[in-house]
Amino acid sequence: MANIISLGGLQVASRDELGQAMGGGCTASSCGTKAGPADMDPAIWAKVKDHPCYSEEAHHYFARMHVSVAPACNIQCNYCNRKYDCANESRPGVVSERLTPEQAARKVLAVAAEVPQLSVLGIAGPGDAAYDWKKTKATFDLVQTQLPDIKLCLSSNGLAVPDHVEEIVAMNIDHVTLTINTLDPEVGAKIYPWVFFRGRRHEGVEGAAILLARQMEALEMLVAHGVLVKVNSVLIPGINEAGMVELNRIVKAKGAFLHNIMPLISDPAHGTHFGLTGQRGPTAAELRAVQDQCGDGANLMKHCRQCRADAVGMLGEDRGQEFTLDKLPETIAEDGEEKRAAYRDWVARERADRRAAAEAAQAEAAFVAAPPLLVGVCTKGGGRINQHFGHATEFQIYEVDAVGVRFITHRRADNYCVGGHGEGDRLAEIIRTLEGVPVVLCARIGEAPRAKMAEVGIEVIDACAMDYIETALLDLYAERHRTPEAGALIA
Ligand code: CLF
Ligand code: SF4
Repeated sequence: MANIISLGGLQVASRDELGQAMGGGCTASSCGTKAGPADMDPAIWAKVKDHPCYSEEAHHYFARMHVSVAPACNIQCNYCNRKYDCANESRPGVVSERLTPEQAARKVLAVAAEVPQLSVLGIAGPGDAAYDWKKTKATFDLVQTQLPDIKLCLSSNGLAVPDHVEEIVAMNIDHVTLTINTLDPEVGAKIYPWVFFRGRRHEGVEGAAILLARQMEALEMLVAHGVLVKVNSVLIPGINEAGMVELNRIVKAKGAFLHNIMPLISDPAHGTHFGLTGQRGPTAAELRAVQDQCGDGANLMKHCRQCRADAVGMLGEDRGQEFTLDKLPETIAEDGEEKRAAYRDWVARERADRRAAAEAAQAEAAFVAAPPLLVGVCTKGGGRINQHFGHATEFQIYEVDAVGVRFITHRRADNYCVGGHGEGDRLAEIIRTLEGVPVVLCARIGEAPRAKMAEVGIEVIDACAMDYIETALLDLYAERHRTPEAGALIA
């Protein structure tokens, strides 16, 4: 009799079926290889391979969750309204359920039992997780005792971090995010009206200078202790974009693992200083231009989804409302650890298979001499093209050429398919979203929307349903540049 594994709503008869349930089957003979990317120290790869924010590849497989246990904050950011949660690591204007450490630990246990993809618990507020340290530490301690396989992730403005580095290291917190928006106190004064430090409030340039110095101290101390530091920077047009390339260079020189340049989200409805004074956020083109100028600096994170403060699930997915306190079960299933271990085994095999397939496709495409191609991909995870065009709420945008496949960004789009029927105005929104992207790969699309997309010059292809993303993109690129006669590649 088949051994049924139930994983977060998926009921499968074996671990191979688990692969199919996620959108494809692992059929590789190379399953089991756990080697990390060739350009990364294996010890670092071991820390990031399951972290959806620190590894772009991992975000196809693993989920994170946040708990809001730390309400106090020690600075004021002009893009934050204290009614909401810390905007340094969550979408502004979102309020989450405030939890005690005990309530938070119960919630994490419940989610971990239901969501086998869960690999990381982040604390990012609702104020500053390092300033409200007692509650942050109490929560992490409770979770670590009961769920030692879940990674702990801390996010802070950095001001209080130097006071807790030794505890952070002792608690095995391998991942810390510091939000650093500028190196220049004059610019900082335009972002931070005040800073509360050592029992006193410091305003303007004086306060910003204290904050910036502590942020650098925190970065250096954490790196010296082997903690992986991600730097978040909020890109604010007209205020800090001129210094962003230099900031990227400096944080790399100081050992930051990743730099996440996020667009300011500014809306008067959020009641923030920037929202109320008309400060705009950057356009997608402005953000990309700054990212492109950072070519030689710290590695850039481009798959950030600016999560909800109570985010649960894969990046881009929002399951927070399924796990509010009132919905948590009385008793928590005891086989969560087993399910997570089974899931990780499957991911390891799937990754090995995916890499081998991509390498073979790359060998074909390497001979093509043609401009890069931008392609939108519909995926619901697992690194495969496994989502119906009409169910896509976002498109992942990749660039492919003879050198390989690069993730560029994601673009959000409204779901045009409601009750099984496409709605014209939503399709129009998708067309706007996909501006400049000539090809989309999806698991399936109806003939009517396919024809409408073709009318505006966007080809939607569902012939590579369930294929790995990289393989499909490289095959597509190579196919487009074959000579019709001999099938040889045009080089
Ligand atoms: Fe949370 Fe942040 Fe840890 Fe990730 S989020 S505390 S590093 S587990 Fe990730 Fe969300 Fe972007 Fe943050 S997608 S907002 S970068
Ligand atoms: Fe708001 Fe976070 Fe800034 Fe504090 S650090 S003011 S909570 S955005």
